[in-house]
Amino acid sequence: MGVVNVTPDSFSDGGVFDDDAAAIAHAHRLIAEGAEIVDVGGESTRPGAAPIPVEEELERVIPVIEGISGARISIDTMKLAVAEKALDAGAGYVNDVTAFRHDPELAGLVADRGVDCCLMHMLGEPRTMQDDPRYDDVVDDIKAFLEERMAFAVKAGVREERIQLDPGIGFGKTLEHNLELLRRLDELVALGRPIVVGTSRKSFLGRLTGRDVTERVHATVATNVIAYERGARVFRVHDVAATRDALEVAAATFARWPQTPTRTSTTTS
Ligand code: HH2
Repeated sequence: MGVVNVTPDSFSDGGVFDDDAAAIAHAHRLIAEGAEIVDVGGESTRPGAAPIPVEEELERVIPVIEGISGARISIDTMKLAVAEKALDAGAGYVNDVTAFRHDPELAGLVADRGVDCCLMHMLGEPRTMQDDPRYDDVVDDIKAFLEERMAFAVKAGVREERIQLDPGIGFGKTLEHNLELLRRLDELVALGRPIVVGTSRKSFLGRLTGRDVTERVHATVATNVIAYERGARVFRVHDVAATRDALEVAAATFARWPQTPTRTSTTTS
């Protein structure tokens, strides 16, 4: 999943693709590099970000969605009105970082249109989420949250096979929380739905490597290979070409050794 941010203020590429033509060209570049989904977002959810009005978000994302061809288009929004118009314009996947908590009716829209969705965990809201986040057990707490949100979506009519789940790396998590989530991702895979991970260029990678935001591609690739090995299957990234190559190698390796023991598996022979 390649990231197309049509915003002035996203944490790693804010302002770079905020005119329609540049964003569309960028989406097509990511598709040529191997993205199967492009995730178009018009509102930053970086720590500290303030919400923007519906009209502004629509003005940013709709012309871009209309201009993209050649891959599935995801709309990265928490707003019902934005998702509705994005689906009308050609999107076929709703990526909601609030997991239908901001606009619970969004679940009904996803159900009616029969599209896929990603339900993500976030502690609190972007404005405050990095202020001392705490969990009893970060993986158990997030697993319970995702289970509850999946049940909510199914009750609203979304078919279970349409749901993907995301632990929300960096959304109300310390460095240690993010690393523990990656290490124990197999416990979320046990929920039975595809796991999406979004580590791309995030600040915990800057803390580990000392690199600036645009220099975190190697660190991002490392996390995605780890996540693949732990069972994740959708990788939301800014740098598609590098990630795609790494995942081809990881996939070939593990597909040829399906019995490779993982941290929790047991061997019988
Ligand atoms: N991360 C961001 C935005 N949307 N969606 C999912 N499912 N998972 C994520 O980890 C995720 C997401 C934040 O990254 P980015 O879009 O690059 O930045 P910003 O929110 O500042 O636009």
